[in-house]
Order: sequence, then structure tokens, then C-alpha cells
Amino acid sequence: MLVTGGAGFIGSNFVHHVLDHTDDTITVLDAMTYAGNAASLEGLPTERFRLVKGSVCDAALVDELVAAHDITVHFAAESHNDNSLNDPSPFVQTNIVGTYELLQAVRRHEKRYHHISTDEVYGDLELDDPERFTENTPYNPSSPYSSTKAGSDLLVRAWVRSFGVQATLSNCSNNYGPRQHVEKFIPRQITNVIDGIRPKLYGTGENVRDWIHVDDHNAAVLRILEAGRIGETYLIGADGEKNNLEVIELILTLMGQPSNAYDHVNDRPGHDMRYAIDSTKLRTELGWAPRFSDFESGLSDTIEWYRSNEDWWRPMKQATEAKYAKTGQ
Ligand code: NAD
Ligand code: TDX
Repeated sequence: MLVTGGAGFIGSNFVHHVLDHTDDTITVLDAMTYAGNAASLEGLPTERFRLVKGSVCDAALVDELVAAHDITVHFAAESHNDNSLNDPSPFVQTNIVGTYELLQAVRRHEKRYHHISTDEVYGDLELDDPERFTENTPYNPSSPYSSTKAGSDLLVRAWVRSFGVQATLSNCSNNYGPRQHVEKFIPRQITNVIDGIRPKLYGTGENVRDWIHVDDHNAAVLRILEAGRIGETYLIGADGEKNNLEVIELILTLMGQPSNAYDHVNDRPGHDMRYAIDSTKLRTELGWAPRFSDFESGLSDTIEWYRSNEDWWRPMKQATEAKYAKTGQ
């Protein structure tokens, strides 16, 4: 397998999972941006694992690697909405041009391809909307990040239809778990509390995210690789809707702090109100079900991981908070 973005949060958990549970061999292609962390790939069996440092936008490198593997799973992306508001340029390059280069290579070499995407391509829902996103919801992305992910999804669909590329797609809701960069909501608050900094809530905190444990996401991806129908999109979600205020209060309580010991900070421009996934298709067609159905216990384990792995996150913490300080967040 070729796994792009395998030094990032979801990709590295995917690599560990596959190497732990199968006999497969994996090559990771990762540009090792600020979000790529070699420490996330430590201790893997060297005879079954290799890390190639390079960009998915490098057509020659992508061609060579795609040709040499049976399957490409494409996780690599610029992934943070706040960064996309400050500088959209790398999002257009990596998310759109990088996907284009991979698609051209899998097309030339007639290889199987799986595209990792997000529920954010569907835009957002009102808090009281009884509907959730399905595979038929029209695309309506809000941010530079989500619009470049939407663009990449549409390239995949077009390459399937026009060129017969053997691709599947998945759009997942918000992931949490070990090895997530401290710029993201949950690890930022956990590491803030460890450092004696008050957690930071954007705006009113009413915004809802549909949380799923990263291992449940990756188990769904493996199931799609095994049995997904070519050309199809599968939504991945674990019925984990929570508003940001609830999550921040739960983190504080689980970490032994008063539940109101957080600060309200500037809201994110264009902040999506609510995401919610209906994963009926994945569950009924492929028999997938989430294993981490108890958010509080998954969150406790995640807090424990950050407490026990300070060496992993400490090098990125100060620069991340300095970036947030510039936008009053
Ligand atoms: P991440 O930011 O933690 O990791 C991204 C990885 O991609 C990093 O290792 C980075 O070095 C690498 N990368 C960036 N640009 C590259 C390039 N040009 N060439 C090669 N590698 C490059 O992101 P993540 O949270 O692990 O997200 C992985 C994928 O899952 C993304 O496609 C994202 O859109 C999608 N997704 C994420 C979530 C979530 O909650 N985090 C939810 C749904 C979908
Ligand atoms: O300090 C914070 N305070 C806060 O209130 C941060 C960093 C975030 N937030 C809010 C914004 C969102 O409503 O928390 C929510 C989650 O924020 P992020 O972790 O930045 O995630 P989000 O913007 O929802 O996008 C994530 O899920 C979908 C991933 O980063 C994307 O890659 C994925 O596609």
C-alpha cells in the first residue's frame, strides 16, 4: 500500500493499525510539513514499512510510487480550517493539485485508489435541522479548506466516470484520538490544561461537531478497501454530535478542573454551525459499526495519551499558541 500523509494524525494511526492487524507492506509518502511528525511512525517494523519524504504535487515521484504499489490511500492534505483562512495557497496546491497528480498516476498505471475526505464539503446544518448529511447532500463548502477538499472529491468522481479510474471515496466527521496536532480543538484544550492555560472557546461555543474516534474512521476505510463498490462515496460517522461548549466542559471535568475555567475568544470567520453524518449506507452495505461508542471514555483515553506523551506534542505547542495569539484566539 502507498499511504500519502501517513505522518499526520489519521494517516499515522492508519499505518499502525494496518501493520498491527495485517501482513501488508506500507510506503508512506509525506512532505513532512509542520503537521507531519516522524515520532508518530517510530517503532514500526522496518521490513514492512518505509517513509519517503516528498510531496504529492511532485508528479515524477508520485508516478514512480503509485506504479510500485497495488493500492494508494490518499490522506495527505492541508487540514486546518484556521490556517486556510490565514493563507489558502498551500491548500489549493496540496489538496487540489496533489490529488490531480495522484489521479493521473493511478489512471496511467490502472491502480486502486481510495480518497479520504471530510463531511465539511457539504457545508453546515442549522442547529435545529432534523436532517443529517447523506451521500446525496449537495456540495456547499464554506472555507478555503473545505472548498479545496470538495474540489479534490469532484476530481476523483470525474476521473472515475471519464477515465474508469478504480476509486472509492469516504467523507468522515471530526476525528479525535492520539497523535492529533495540538492546533486542533480537543488536543489544544487538553495540552492547554496541562500547561495551566485556560481552554479557548470560539464565539458562543454552540457549534456542533459529530465526533468519531480515529480508529473507527480507519476501520471503516479498511472495510471500504475490502468491499466498497468502485465509484461510490461512503459517509463515515459515529452519531457523536456534541457542541463545543459540552466538549470543553467535559475536558475540564475529566482533568479535575472547574467546568467553567475556560475563555471565550474571537470566533472563526465563516464558522460552520453544525455537522452531522448519517452513515446508514456504510453500516448496511458494508456492515461497519463504530467500536468507540462512549465519547467520555474515548476522551479520557485521549487525555491520558497526551499526559503520557508530552515529548510528542511539546515541540509544537509554543509555535501553535503564538499563531493563535495573532488572531486573538
Ligand atoms: P494532518 O494535518 O494531521 O496530516 C496531514 C499530513 O499530510 C501531514 O503528515 C503532512 O505532512 C502531510 N502533507 C501535507 N501536505 C503534503 C504534500 N503536499 N505532500 C505529501 N504530504 C503532505 O491531517 P489529518 O487530520 O490526519 O487529516 C488527514 C486526512 O483526513 C485529510 O485529507 C483530511 O482532509 C481528512 N479528514 C480529517 C478529519 C479530521 O477530523 N482530522 C476528518 C475528516 C477527514
Ligand atoms: O481553540 C479552538 N477553539 C474552538 O472553539 C479550536 C482550535 C477550535 N474551536 C472550535 C472550532 C470548531 O467548531 O472547535 C471546533 C473544531 O475545530 P477544529 O478542531 O479546528 O476542527 P474543524 O474545523 O471542525 O475541522 C476538523 O474536522 C473536519 C478537521 O480539522 C478537518 O480536517 C476535518 O475535515
